[in-house]
Amino acid sequence: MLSAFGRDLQAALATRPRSISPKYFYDAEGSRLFDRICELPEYYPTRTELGILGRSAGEMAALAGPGAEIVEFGAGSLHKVRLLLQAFDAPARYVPIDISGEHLRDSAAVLRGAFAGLDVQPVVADYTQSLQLPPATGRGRRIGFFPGSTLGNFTPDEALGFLRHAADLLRGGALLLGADLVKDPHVLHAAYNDAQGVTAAFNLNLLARANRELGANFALPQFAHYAFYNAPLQRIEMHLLSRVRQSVSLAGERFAFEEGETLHTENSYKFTLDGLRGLAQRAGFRPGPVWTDPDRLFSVHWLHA
Ligand code: AVJ
Repeated sequence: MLSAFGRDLQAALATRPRSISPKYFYDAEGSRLFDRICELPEYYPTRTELGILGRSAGEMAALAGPGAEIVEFGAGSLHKVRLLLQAFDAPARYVPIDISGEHLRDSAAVLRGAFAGLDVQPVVADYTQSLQLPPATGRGRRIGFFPGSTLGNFTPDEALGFLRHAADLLRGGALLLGADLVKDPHVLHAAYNDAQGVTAAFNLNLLARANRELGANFALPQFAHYAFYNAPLQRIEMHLLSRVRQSVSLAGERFAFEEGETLHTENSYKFTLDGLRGLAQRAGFRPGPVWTDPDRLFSVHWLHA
């Protein structure tokens, strides 16, 4: 019996061109590697977004008003939501939504300890699917929080679908959305091709994970991390590229790779301010204030739902 990862990988290997969802990067080892990516000198998004939130949380708090409820899509960024909870006027409730129950329990416990009187109500769900929230508190607005430019992992169609769903859930409130910006391709390239090779290890961990969990036999040295900026499509693409002609077995099946053939593992779309606002508008939001850093690397958007 194969897991969802096993089934999706098998389907990916049987299709051309080959591609798999980036959600499978994040086993324990992948999550650890991602945390290291966020500390890299070349990977500017995390520290830039934290800077923006730190500088502007007061303005965001004023827009949210007293007694707000923060609904976070994903529970991966305790550090970021803390900046909001500290600045907001008596936040009533925090609702992290995540597929990983374990991750949720941990972050819920940390925040309950840190913010006395905060009602923390985790929801175990896949936020890319339709979901239900607990009834509104009646004390303040419902503010969605989707940091990290995770929206960039979606195709434009998926992003529109997600934003439509979020607008429905947040009606009368707002969405605070982090979006990485289109910029000098060399800066983008370096962020996904760091000198220490942590991003390469993060990408290759997908194959290591398949060996660990699915008994596959990927020879890691025979695959290369390959990441580049696709300017016309405004996205970083990450691939695992076969250095040689080889075959791999997974669940009793053999899959051939030609030399240079790739498994596409991630898209990370970049946005212009107007592009993002237009997308949000089509999804049923009314775009509000936008905050950026002095170098215009990253943006945080207030979108009225
Ligand atoms: C977590 C999806 C925002 O796209 O920059 C980092 C993941 N991939 N380095 C991103 C990632 C390679 C990250 N997101």
